[in-house]
Amino acid sequence: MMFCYQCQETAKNTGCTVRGVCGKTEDTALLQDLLVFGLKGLAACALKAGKKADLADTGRFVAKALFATITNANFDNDRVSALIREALKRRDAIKASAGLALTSPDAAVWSADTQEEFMDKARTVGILATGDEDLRSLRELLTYGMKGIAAYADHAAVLGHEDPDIYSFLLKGLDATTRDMTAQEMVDLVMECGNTAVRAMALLDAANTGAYGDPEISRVNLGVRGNPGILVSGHDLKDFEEILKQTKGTGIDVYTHCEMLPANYYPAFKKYDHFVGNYGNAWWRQGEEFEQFGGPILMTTNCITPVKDSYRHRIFTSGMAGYPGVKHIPEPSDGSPKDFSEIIALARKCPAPVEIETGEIVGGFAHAQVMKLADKVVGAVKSGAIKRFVVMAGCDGRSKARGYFTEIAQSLPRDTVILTAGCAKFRYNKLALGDIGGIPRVLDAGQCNDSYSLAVIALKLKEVFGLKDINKLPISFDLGWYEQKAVAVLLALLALGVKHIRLGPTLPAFLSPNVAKVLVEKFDIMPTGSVQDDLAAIREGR
Ligand code: FSO
Ligand code: SF4
Repeated sequence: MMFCYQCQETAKNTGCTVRGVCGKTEDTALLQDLLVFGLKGLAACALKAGKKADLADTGRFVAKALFATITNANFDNDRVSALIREALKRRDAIKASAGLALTSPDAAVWSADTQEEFMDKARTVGILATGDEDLRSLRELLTYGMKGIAAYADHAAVLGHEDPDIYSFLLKGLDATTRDMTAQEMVDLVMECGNTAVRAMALLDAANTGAYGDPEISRVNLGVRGNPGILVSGHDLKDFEEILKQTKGTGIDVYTHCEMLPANYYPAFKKYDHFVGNYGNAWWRQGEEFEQFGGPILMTTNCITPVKDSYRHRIFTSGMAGYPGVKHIPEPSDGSPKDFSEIIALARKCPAPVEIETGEIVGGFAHAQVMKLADKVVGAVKSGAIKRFVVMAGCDGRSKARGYFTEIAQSLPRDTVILTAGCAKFRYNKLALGDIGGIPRVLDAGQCNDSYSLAVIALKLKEVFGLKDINKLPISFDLGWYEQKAVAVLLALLALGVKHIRLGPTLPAFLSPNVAKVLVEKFDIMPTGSVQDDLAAIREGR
């Protein structure tokens, strides 16, 4: 039986046991468990070998492999199995070169050759293999935080930015989950995970802005043009750049979807006049939107949802994303750019996209752009024109309860500014919420990793107002979460000292009552409540 409770949509807010609500089959879930187990063994060996192992190279692989186990990233059993084999191969190579004779932990000594042996082992190493509920909760909280860090580290690595300390932490954290540690030791590691998440987001911020410039205020077209188009989703800006380059002058237009929307804010991409704008909404609506788009779609990362027959022949994956029966565009081993010619050839044969929306939205409020407006923003706070900021970053999802975020956005007093990042924004970024003296009431910093920008902005405000404590700022946190990158973002905010975060639409199922209690006592984390109660609390400064 599978057991997975890593995301917000887990069955009955307890755990998926038959098939994932996300569409993950039992086989895939078991193989992903085995991959994480294999990575723990690899980490344990690499740390034991110390200088005799190439920790950076190991860390780079571990980041990629962990990324593949994030919700809605990779449903392809063959690719997950290949990663398991590579983890074992790497582990054995380290053992041999360092002359290690390991008898424990189990993850470091296990081996198997066949797929059946894989499945047999997988049934014994999942989440429930940790009997103690609190230890299991802390191990999984740490693991999910590391999965989020791994995704961000991988994106940064693709752009040539790496931080050995991040890789070291991934190895340390994985190794720690193989040993009996005290609750306090685990809590300390979870906090270290939060600090590392800050580093990973800062690294990715430097990678993205270094390559593509600082995001700037931008009006993003929501309509379509009459040419055939390619729709790019996920988070990988390098793939997006490559698609733009390879389609230049072909008469094919390019559109962003979901978390690729912030590509519209980068100066380096604006110079392409065949980059038309954004098509559609958050990831969970892709079934209908990909059908309507009519042309090829590239999923560069999560979130890919079960692929419908109607567009199966025109959807592609790249990077760590994967789906059985869907063509994957590989990364050439010689470092040359990915070859998207098959997608481009298909686009030529497809009709122009069907228009599903018109108009424009405004975004591009990452830290550098907000700093340029700092005088205006600080002036508005001092004059009382802006009374409060509400950080509503994170993820969107299928749950009807997420209508809460739309209602909150609509009902907040008109002297409130919403700071957002991640796909959570699609619950309110197309509402006419107006502006305050020219400052839009929804400031979108970018992708979920650009929550880093929101933290930089908060720290800057703290400095400007001469405050010692970030929690004394007129900022409330009302976050929506879905998958493990949001766990990393949450841990990052906690590590930065942010308290009183509201988290919804439900608290994570992987928090045991005792672990949840620690988070409540230490950080005053609370679940989102009714719209009325939460609005009243936000108005009162909580
Ligand atoms: Fe959304 Fe999916 Fe970016 Fe997540 S697209 S849910 S937080 O992957 O990573 O925000
Ligand atoms: Fe269930 Fe979420 Fe795990 Fe998918 S990722 S199996 S929906 S808990």
